[in-house]
Amino acid sequence: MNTETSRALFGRAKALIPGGVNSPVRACGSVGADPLFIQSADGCHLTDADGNRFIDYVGSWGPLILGHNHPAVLEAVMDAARRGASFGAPTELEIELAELITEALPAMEMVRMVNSGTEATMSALRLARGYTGRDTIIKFDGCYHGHADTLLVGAGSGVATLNIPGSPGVPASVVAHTLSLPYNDIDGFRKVMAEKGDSAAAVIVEPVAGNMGTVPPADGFLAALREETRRRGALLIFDEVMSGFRVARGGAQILYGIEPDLTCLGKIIGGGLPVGAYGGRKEIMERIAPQGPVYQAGTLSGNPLAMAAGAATLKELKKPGFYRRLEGLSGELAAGLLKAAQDAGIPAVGNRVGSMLGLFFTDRPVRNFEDAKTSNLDLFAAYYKGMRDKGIYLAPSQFEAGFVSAAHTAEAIDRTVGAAREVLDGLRDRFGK
Ligand code: KE4
Repeated sequence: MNTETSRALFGRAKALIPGGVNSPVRACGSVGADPLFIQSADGCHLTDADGNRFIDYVGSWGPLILGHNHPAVLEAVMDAARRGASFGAPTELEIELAELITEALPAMEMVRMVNSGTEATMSALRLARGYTGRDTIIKFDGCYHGHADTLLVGAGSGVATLNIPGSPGVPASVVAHTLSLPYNDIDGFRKVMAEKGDSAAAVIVEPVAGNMGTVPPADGFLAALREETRRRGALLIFDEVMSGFRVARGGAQILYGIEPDLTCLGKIIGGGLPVGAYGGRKEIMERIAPQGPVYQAGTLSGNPLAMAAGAATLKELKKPGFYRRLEGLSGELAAGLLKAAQDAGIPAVGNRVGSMLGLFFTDRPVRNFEDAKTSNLDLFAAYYKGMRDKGIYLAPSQFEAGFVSAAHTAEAIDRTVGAAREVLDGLRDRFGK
């Protein structure tokens, strides 16, 4: 495959932008590949700077559940752009998106728009600390909630990982109140809550984890979080930046019937433009400035173009049968990929919730970050590169989720499974059992 234009662009980018990218995972470092520079996209396809065409399962890391360039989204953005890109003043579009979100997520009685998932989680945690007057935050290993300092703790193994900064530049004092526990470990969580729950401001969780690869919640896990936080007076925060409007209309809280105190959203609610949001019960959200004392602000929060893209997207999701069709396509893909690995004698397990899925090259069930880390990363890298050479664009990391969009067709799924069969069969000698 000719990728010389991407290579040249990557060289230019690296001279001016750290790692040549504006977000680390795009550099494809963990799979030993160079990034492709994308020229355009439509439906379920991407076209790179050399004119190579791919079936896209990254979907901009989740936002593009409708596929690229959906006519309704494009028209809404163009219409908004003609009227002005940004005013720094309230617009009706913000109310429209707020209504679409809160109608689908009744636990969000009020919502504040921000510009990214990081801003959403960072603000929700400040609000939880302001509302409860407590400092301790509990998160889970392998869950990623954006790059706010207080959440960048090293994901430890075993019992609670206490306040280990996960990046240079994060002072130990800033993560001194952040605990990270094993995901899906109900007993371990209950033990920590018995000890520290009374000083906990919040427990934040990806109700369907997507940042260690796709890992669903174990039976009873979310209910245990809900029960213990209620008992101890801590807030339960669902980080649905990825799962929101992905795993169901609304999100995991609708799918599993667990009502959090606060919800963080992003990705899909912006339809590909920069939007994050956080929201919850009125009596909590009323503490947010200017109504209350907890400060949070943003020049481009509620940007009209982003609101238009998000509203157009959420309206499409309301159409009858939308999720049912996505479920069928995603199930086909997941089953086909797993069978391709099995037929090639390659150990693999598949996890899927709705149109969010992942294939782990390991021989054990993947229920937490430790399990996910038993995957064969060399095999994943070879699989990634083999699939890309065959025109299939996967997330360049074993610890990311894949996404099916409404623009994917049965033919695209068949092509993808066929490519996987060829690639994995070619890896049998090197990695097969
Ligand atoms: P952003 O700040 O990147 O908009 O959102 C942070 C975030 C928060 N919560 C969850 C559950 C998330 O998945 C994310 C961001 N997801 C990553 C993909 N794993 C974004 C891709 C990237 O970092 O470039």
